[in-house]
Formats: sequence, C-alpha cells, structure tokens
Amino acid sequence: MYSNDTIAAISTPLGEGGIGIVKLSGNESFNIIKKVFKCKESGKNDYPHSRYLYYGHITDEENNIVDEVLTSFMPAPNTYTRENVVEINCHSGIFALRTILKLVLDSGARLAEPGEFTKRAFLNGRIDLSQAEAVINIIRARSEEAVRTAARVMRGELSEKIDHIRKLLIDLRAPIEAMLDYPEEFDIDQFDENILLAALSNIQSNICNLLRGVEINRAFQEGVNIAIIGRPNVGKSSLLNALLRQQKAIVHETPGTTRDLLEGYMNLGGYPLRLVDTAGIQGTEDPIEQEGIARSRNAAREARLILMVVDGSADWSESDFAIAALKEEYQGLVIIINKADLEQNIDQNKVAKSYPYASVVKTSALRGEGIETLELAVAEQLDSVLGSAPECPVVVTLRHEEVLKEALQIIVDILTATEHMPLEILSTEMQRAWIKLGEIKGETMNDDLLDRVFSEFCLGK
Ligand SMILES: Nc1nc2c(ncn2[C@@H]2O[C@H](COP(=O)(O)OP(=O)(O)OP(=O)(O)O)[C@@H](O)[C@H]2O)c(=O)[nH]1
Ligand SMILES: [Mg+2]
Repeated sequence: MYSNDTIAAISTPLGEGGIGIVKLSGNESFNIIKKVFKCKESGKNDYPHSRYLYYGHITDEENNIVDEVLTSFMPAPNTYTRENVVEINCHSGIFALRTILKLVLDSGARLAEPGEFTKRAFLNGRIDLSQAEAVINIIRARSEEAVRTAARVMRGELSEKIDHIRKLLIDLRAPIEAMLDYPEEFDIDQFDENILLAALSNIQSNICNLLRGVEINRAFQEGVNIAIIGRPNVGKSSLLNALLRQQKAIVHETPGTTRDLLEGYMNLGGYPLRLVDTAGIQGTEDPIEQEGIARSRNAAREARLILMVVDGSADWSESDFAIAALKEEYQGLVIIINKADLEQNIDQNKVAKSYPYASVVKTSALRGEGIETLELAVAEQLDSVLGSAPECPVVVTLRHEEVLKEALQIIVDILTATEHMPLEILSTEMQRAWIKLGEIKGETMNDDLLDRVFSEFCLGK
C-alpha cells in the first residue's frame, strides 16, 4: 500500500504564468534534486538549509540551462508528507515545467499518482482521512462558505466530533463487556436499561447533528430550493422579480402566463437560494398547461421552503386549501397575501390561525411593498427547517454522509431492539457502529476505499 520511493509531480496548473512548481517527496528528494539543480550558493556548508530558498539553475544532461529557479528544501518530519520535500519554483510554461519534471524523473524520482502527496501525509499520520478530503474540498470550493467549511474540517473539527461519539460508544460498552467477562462480580438484573437508552439516544442525536451538516453543505453548494406556487394570476412571477430585483419573469394580466419553471438565485440569511417560479395551479383540460402544473407540483415537492401566493383581493378558494396542503413535513411554508394595494377579501389573522406553522405576510409586488418583511419571513422559516447558517456543523463529503447514515442505522436498530437484545449482541453492535465511524477518519478502512478517496485528487497534491 505504501512505498517510500521518491515521487515528483507538477503541483501548479499547466499553463502560462509567473511561477510553476515541481514538487518532490521522499528519502531521495535531496539527492535527486542536486543532480539537476546548480545552486549559486552551493559552496556554503549548510546547504541545503531547511526552509531557505536557493537561487540557481536547472540544467540538463549536457549542462544546458533549462530555467532559472528558486528551490526550497524541507527535511522530514515537519513537512506536508512527513518526508523530505523539495519544491522547485520555476517559470510556468508547459515546456519548462515538463522538461524539469522529466529531468527529475530521469534522475530517480517516480511520477506521483493523483493525490499521492496527501495520501502520504495521511499514511504517515500527519492528517486523518477527513482532513485529507478537506484538502480536495478546499481546492474545489466554489464559494467562500464552501472554503470556510472545508477549512474547519481540515483543522480537525469533524475528527473531534467523531472522536467524541466513538468515545461515548466505548464508555457505554466498557461496563457491558466487564459484566460479560466477570458475570460473578455483577448482578445483571441491576443493569439499568434506562441509562443505556438515554446514552444511545444521545449518540443518535450527535450523529443526526452531523448529518444536518450534509444538507447545509449541499445548500451552500447548490442553493436552497424554494418554490413559488399558487393559483394563476396571483402575482407569483411579480414576486420572483421583486425578490430578485430584476425583471426576470414575464408578468401579464392573462392567467397562465408562466408555463414552465423559471429559476433565479439570491442570498438571504447566510444561505444561497434557488427561487423557482412556477405555472399557476388550477384544473385545466389544456395538455400543455397540465404539463406545466405537473412541473409546479414537482418543484413544490423538491423545495425545502414553499412560498404560497394568494390574491388578497380575491377569496380564499378550495384550490388555495389544496395548494397549502402540498406542504410536507420537511418543508417550511410562507403564505404571501399579495395585491395588498387592492381592497382585501382575505384576513391575514385568520390565515395565520389556520396555518400556525406558516409565516403569513402581506405584499404588493406591484408597488414593491412588504418585500423586506417577506425576506425576514423566508429567513425565519429557513432557520427553522435548516438551522441558522453560522452555527452549521461540518460534514463535507458524500462518503461521510454514507458512513454516518450506516452508523446511525446501527444505533437506531439497537434502540428499537434493546429490550430483546442479549448483552453480547448489544456490545457487538455498538462495536460495529464504532468501527463504522472510524472510517471517517480512515482509522478503520480497507485499501480499496482508501484508493477510491485519493483517486479523486488532482495531480501534484
Ligand atoms: N394590483 C396588483 N396587481 C398585481 C400585484 N402583483 C401582480 N399583479 C398583477 O397581476 C397580474 C399577474 O401577475 P403575475 O406576476 O404574472 O402572476 P402569476 O401568478 O405569475 O401568474 P401566472 O404566471 O399566470 O400563473 C399582472 O397583471 C400583475 O401586474 C400586486 O401586488 N397588486
Ligand atoms: Mg407567472
């Protein structure tokens, strides 16, 4: 699995730029580099001095100068890989970088596999697997939030939480194991099931909290889905435009103007939002409209928050009851009584009483009134379905999510069957959960899984 030969790769993107870096790691790095690097200061005794930049030239077999470079020598163990590391800062042109890499490879280094530097950092115990994965997440991050969350994982925040849950499992298992090993010294009847159940529930909620981070991270990457739904002509598209501060959707007095889904993006309460305007929902024979309505319902299902719009100057109809009933348990609901500038037929208080879990606001999309109140209501609902953004926990990869869900399932199974479960099995199941959770940090993982994780890395990292 681990070979301690010396590896090399180009660590910067291939293309024209001021500086490119060729990096080496391994026992032989210093010797290999000395074959191709002619240092201007090589007369000095302390060459190579740790973490100094040495000015010189890379030369080929015939002693021709290939490039003028700065080279740094970083002796083990205080390096990224915990091995001897050398970095050659050269000019970033495809040919300069490739020629230098080739010279280094011809002098005894092997081309690094994608992610191999980070894999060595992991195998040499400098970072755990979740921290290694955070490195790739920082590289791939597409927003400030994504960088921030990945950096938290890189600093070890996820690892600490996993350690905590695994310790809870060990603390819980220890007395059970003692009881099983020395039954004569314990009275099994005195075993307090309630304490066990409470401790297991605590473990369960710890895992659930981490899983909440999965959704929040996804929200940061993709935007939280919000569907604007309602009967035709109530002002859905006008509200989309008002929220986006942009005339994105066509607004018209003809009912059925919007036929397809239309999306727009905005930020609110720390979350990026993906707002989806939909076709008005009503009974219709028109097949195109029917398809549009099917899409509206679909958008409503996929949303985390539903913005239901009604026309305040009209009556609350049967269709409005049916539309409000589309809200599922996992969704938030804001009911928007629009067209507040006209004479009103809908009483805001009555609506609020009928839908106590929803936020009810009044707007006039036409005049741009009530939009800030609407935004506050959206932020409030998001906080209640997703939790407030700044305190979000950290889980960054799909792999973590899979592991956490499997561990959670083991705990849930134990919780539902505790009464009938012999202590031996209880203890074995807890151990299984402990082993599963160890996969997050890479403490309990097979080589295949490890290869899968590192194969996602880019070359030179
Ligand atoms: N008086 C008044 N009219 C409004 C308001 N909001 C929208 N309208 C008008 O209502 C009509 C329909 O507006 P849209 O935003 O297209 O409504 P919609 O719900 O998207 O309609 P469909 O796409 O047909 O389902 C337009 O003539 C708008 O100008 C409002 O707050 N007050
Ligand atoms: Mg519309």
